[in-house]
Amino acid sequence: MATRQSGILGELTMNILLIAPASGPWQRIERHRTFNGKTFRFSMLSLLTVAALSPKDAKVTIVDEQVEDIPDDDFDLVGITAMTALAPRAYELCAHFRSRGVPVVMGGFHATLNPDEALRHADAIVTGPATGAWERVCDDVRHGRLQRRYEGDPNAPYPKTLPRHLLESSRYQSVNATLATMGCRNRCHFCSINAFHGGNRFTRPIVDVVEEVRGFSKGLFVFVDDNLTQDRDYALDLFRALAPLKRRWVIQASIEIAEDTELLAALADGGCAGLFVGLETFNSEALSEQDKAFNRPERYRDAIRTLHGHGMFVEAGMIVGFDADGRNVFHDTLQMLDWAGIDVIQLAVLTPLPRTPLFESMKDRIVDTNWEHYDYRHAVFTPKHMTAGELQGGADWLIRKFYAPSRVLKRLYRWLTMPGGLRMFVYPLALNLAYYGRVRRFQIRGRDPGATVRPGRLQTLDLVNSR
Ligand code: B12
Ligand code: SF4
Repeated sequence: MATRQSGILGELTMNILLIAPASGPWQRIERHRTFNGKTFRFSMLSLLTVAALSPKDAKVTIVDEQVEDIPDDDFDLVGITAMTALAPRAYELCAHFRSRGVPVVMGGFHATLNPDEALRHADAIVTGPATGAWERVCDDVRHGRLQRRYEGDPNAPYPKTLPRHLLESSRYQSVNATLATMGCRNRCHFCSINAFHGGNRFTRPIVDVVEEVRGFSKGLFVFVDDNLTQDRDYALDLFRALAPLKRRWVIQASIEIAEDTELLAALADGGCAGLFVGLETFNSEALSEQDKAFNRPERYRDAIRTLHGHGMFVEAGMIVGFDADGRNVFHDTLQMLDWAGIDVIQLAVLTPLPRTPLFESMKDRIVDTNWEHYDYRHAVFTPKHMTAGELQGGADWLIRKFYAPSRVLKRLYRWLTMPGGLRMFVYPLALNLAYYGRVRRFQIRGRDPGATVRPGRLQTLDLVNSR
């Protein structure tokens, strides 16, 4: 193997390349520089963690294909991370490096949930977390005995510090991301988290999280945890420990938090500027269908008001295309989003990701098996009450309407007139502008398939009428 001699003692060193692939319009998206001449990205925790576990004497290069080209140097080992939507591009990169005799190891969501498929392309895979596995991979490569499969150890400690300097780039403006917990005990049918973590939860020592955050440069940072508040006592302690740092941060949490006065106060005092909440839909039948009936659409509006009252913006994850959704879902959802006062949305077309209960229940209806289209932007199955084309067109229409300049302005005006809103205005402003820019850049248009069949609305509109 190609490890090289270095230093006066002639010890072995390794030259490791870690890649976050990008495909389609996302590749080299840096030509659309957005901030201070740089591309705005979260720090890539997946590859930073792998880098942290690499041998101390290794030279590690991290490449994010959204902003950089793949280098052509002489590497001893290539590691590639891939979500499902990026698997095809990851496989191209596997072929590229293997044809040059460089061992390639894949890890992350897709390799973990589709190990046999990934093994047809990579020399080896790591399933689950990198901790407890990547160290062995490096050692085995060094000694020319790379195995096919490695399983990470979820109980192995998460690195206390990450080599964040590896992300420094003239093209890359990194928004610090970190995590305190991993996994979620819920089993919403469309979500990959449970399949990946096997329903287990992992929490980091709070002191490690606080210490890491203390080292972040000023400015907003992000917790990427799937459901940070699921362990209530842990979350309370964490928020209280963060308060003295006087930093601003955002989290992903369940909307139920708005009804927990004590936790909410700790969240606000701790510095939370906003939340990403998986509301998913205003259609309670769809929520029951997906085992997410703990979300209560009739309470969304009050919950959002409460969160706003605590000075936090709300970004909602919304999904269209459930079996309980009719053609009116796009129009109805738009109305309900206005009604509930949501600041920002991330809209997804329902996507049957591998190994989720949704995928199992939909196998017969999948019409597109190109993983690249499993990016929440494409309709890859035949919905129950519309065609795949209508679902696609309706989703595009909804996102364009939600980010239409008149709606964006109305939402921003609301922040300006809210008590204390001026202080927070910058966050909803930045997010709305970013999504508006994306709608324009990708020329998202679409058409509301329900426009001609307005009678027979979903039950959701009853919520508006009942107020
Ligand atoms: C942050 C994030 C993003 C960021 C990525 C930013 C970045 N620069 O990293 C952004 C916002 C860009 C993003 C986009 C998308 N995301 Co996303 N994202 C996440 C999120 C919330 C956190 C990822 C993270 O940092 N985790 C923390 C690290 C430490 O854990 P990890 O990634 O699992 O990595 C560990 C192991 O997997 C393993 N590992 C990972 N890679 C590798 C590689 C090697 C070589 C090895 C050895 C090990 C290894 O070791 C790591 C350390 O233990 C996850 C959910 C989650 N909690 O993981 C969703 C998640 C990964 N995203 C998902 C999806 C679907 C998407 C999108 C396709 C759609 C969308 N949500 O808009 C787009 C893709 C856009 C595109 N075409 O590129 C899904 C993936 C499901 C799947 N089966 O593929 C997830 C799981 C969300 C979910 N609930 O379903 N995402
Ligand atoms: S959607 Fe959210 S609550 Fe449901 S399983 Fe996934 S992470 Fe947990």
